[in-house]
Amino acid sequence: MSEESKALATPPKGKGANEPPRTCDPAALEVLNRCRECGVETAFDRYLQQTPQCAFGLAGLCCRICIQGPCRINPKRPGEQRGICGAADYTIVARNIARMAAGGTSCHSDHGRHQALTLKHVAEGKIADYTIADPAKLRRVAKAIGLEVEGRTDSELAKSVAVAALEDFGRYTDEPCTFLWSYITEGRKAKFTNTNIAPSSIDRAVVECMHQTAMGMDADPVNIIFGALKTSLADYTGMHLATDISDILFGTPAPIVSQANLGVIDPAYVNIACHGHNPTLSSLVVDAARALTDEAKAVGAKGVNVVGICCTGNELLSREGVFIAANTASQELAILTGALDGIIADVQCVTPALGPLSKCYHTKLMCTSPIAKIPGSQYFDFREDTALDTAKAMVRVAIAAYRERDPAKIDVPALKHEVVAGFSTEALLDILGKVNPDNPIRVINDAIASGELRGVCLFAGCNNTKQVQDFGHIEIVKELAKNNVLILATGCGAVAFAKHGLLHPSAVDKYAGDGLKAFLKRLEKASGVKPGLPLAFHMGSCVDNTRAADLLTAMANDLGVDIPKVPFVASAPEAMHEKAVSIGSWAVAMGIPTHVGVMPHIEGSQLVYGVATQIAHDVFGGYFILEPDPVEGAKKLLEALDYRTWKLRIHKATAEKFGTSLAAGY
Ligand code: NFS
Ligand code: SF4
Repeated sequence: MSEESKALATPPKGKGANEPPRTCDPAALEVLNRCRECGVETAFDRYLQQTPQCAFGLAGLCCRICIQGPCRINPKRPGEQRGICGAADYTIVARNIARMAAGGTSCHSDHGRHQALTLKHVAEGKIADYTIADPAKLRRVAKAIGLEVEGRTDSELAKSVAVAALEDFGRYTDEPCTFLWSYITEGRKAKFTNTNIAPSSIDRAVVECMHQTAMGMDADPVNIIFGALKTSLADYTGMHLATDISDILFGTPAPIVSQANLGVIDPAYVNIACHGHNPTLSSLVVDAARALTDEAKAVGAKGVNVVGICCTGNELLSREGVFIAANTASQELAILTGALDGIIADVQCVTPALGPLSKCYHTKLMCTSPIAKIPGSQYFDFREDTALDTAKAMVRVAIAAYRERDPAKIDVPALKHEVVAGFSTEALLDILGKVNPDNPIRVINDAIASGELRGVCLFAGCNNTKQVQDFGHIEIVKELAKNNVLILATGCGAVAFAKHGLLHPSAVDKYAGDGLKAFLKRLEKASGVKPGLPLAFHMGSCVDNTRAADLLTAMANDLGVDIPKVPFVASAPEAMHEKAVSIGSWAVAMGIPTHVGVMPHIEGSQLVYGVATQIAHDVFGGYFILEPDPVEGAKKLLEALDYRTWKLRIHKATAEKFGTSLAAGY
């Protein structure tokens, strides 16, 4: 670790002038330093106000599931105390974490349901503002889920795909969810069947998890955790169908150049941030902004500059090259630049703080979801059938706000980086196919077999104010890149990389080890992607994590093994949201060693902790690596990769020597 890194490695604890920096993003730091002078409060300050955080809660030992509670168990004396109903530490911890997984599943899948309904309405000709942007993807998805494709029109197919997706929400029979079963390895299907965690429908899995964890229900922690895993596979289902349908409606991402960090907010333009997660709305805001350029010019601006925050930002970045301003921890800072005229929010990760904060500035906060209204915002009832008109109305609010700017408050950090994003699974396979047209995925497997790559790591997850913003992401990725690990990224992790210049070819020269560099340069040369391939492949928003899972499944199938044998790990250095819990849980069930850099609330039960970090390994092949120290985290991820690579090479060599297929039992 460099000296600079060491100074940043301490998470913020105290207050005042000597307080260590709470972010390692220079643009964020600049704005934070300024707002410290003018007394504006942000999440970074409120985190400090919340410390020390409740030890019962941190350990997962506070139960509020029934109104006899809250019941708390002393983390120092677990086993000695029980809740009023007799719930032991392990029951309370398991129930709490299972309910978080159900919460995360609800977010992703409700987003997916929205996409599915939109697709159905498009197919039925009920809405005019959307089309099928990617008919080829529609056909690929239809085929993948087992639909007859020949001789059917796009509309017919779109309707069938939408209905199949909607059936995954409410099936009343017991067969597993289509958008899960169609994409995973045979080995995982057998595993999920044998462990009885294959969900038959998303809504049912969430309802069942809430039922299972109610007062006077399941007290067996292992059974509760299996229930949580079942729910997390429903999460996988909802995520997969959300990504599939987004691609059908808005296009499958392909390499695209853009820019990232607060410096993309340009005071010469009317600046609008699209914030949240759902591309249904934001894609039309981009259209509306283009259409209203003249109105923006009429108020003295050069035009309308749409930028992204959080995963809506990732969706727009991946498909349209829209600049991305912030990941979740710096969402407030976008307002503090004084040059943001409107925030158009849809769902998830839009913090309530934006309401009062926007009132201190001229920024207009606009909410659009009937289930996500923030006091201090203006509400627009966003419906697909009047989508473009509503988007235009909101853009006009921002154009009007431009005139209310306070010049004294405008101070945008001059910091941004060029990024190369847009690496959907299809885009990556296309690039790999330029090297090996017959078997694109083998390019990665061969590079691992030859020792050029040590494996693959997917970076996902949020910012969490418990850690220095972006620090864990950046430190770990540098360490893994140096050690020749191929890097994939989604969500706020991908934005962290974007903001720090790591999604750019220049970062390859700076940070990649010789093997990774040779690998990326070979792909770059064959594919001709301009201005070159980045150090990490931005695969989209958080809901798009199944893109990486599809790549992993392809690697496993090509190797002829199941996922627990593939050198592929995941890392969420700053997991924060319930969605991170559900994603992490399915990643483990899929067989992926999954690093989390912020302690989830499970330390109150040794049993649950042991299940997450060890027993899971025995049953599913995946397990959690819970490690807040980025240097240690990187080490453990490399060890997990090396173990798998080593075994794979030995078994491959043996199989080749004796002319057998890869031994299945290792
Ligand atoms: Ni994922 Fe994206 Fe970010 Fe975390 Fe929130 S924006 S969906 S949950 S905070 S990565
Ligand atoms: Fe307390 Fe049991 Fe009620 Fe939880 S469910 S609040 S442990 S009585």
